[in-house]
Amino acid sequence: MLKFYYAPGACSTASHIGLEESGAKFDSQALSFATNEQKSAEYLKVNPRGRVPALVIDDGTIVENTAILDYVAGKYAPQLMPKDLVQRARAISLMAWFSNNVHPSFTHISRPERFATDTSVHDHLKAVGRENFHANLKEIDGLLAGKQWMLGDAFSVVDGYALVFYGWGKRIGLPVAELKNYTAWKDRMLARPAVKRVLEREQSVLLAA
Ligand SMILES: N[C@@H](CCC(=O)N[C@@H](CS)C(=O)NCC(=O)O)C(=O)O
Repeated sequence: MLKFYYAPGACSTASHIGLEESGAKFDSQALSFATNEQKSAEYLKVNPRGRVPALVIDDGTIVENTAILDYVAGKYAPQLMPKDLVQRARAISLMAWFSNNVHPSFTHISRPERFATDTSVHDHLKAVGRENFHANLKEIDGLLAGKQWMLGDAFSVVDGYALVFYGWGKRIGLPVAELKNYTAWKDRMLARPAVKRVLEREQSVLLAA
């Protein structure tokens, strides 16, 4: 049996949606960031980096959304990743950009202490992070122009990942409704039963009015 570790509303929602969409059976455990459960001795045995998501399989543990999503699709739901090698490379390229650029721009807002020990620059880091994060959301909006899903006509694990950032934008009060393509796509996402189940389990801000 798979065991999935996540924190409600964190980037782990990407893998959570991938797992739920795949139809694979999995046990899940929610960790609370408020009580620093991701740093507990018990969880550090699962992921010594103290981060979510983590997926425990028979052969050990997989961390990083991109790796978990590629594994889950390959093992349980091949339709969730493109078969064509070029298209597959594009899917991985997008997820790598989410992980290397979009996510860290938000981390500058939520955890500026990770980037500078001088507290006097934290407000500046947060402001720059907010601008960069907003620019990234606008880029995702542009990528969705004329498309049903992130990769075109077919829903894929990349879509669950992209939903994380729309929710974070909403959470920090960015004008996400102005992003017409991203918002219409978000509504299509919310109409998917598996996505809805995950968002309800996580009590997501995306379900609030
Ligand atoms: N690139 C990693 C990022 C993992 C990550 O930073 N997760 C955050 C949640 S969004 C976390 O666990 N933060 C807890 C902490 O920093 O203490 C991935 O995609 O899995």
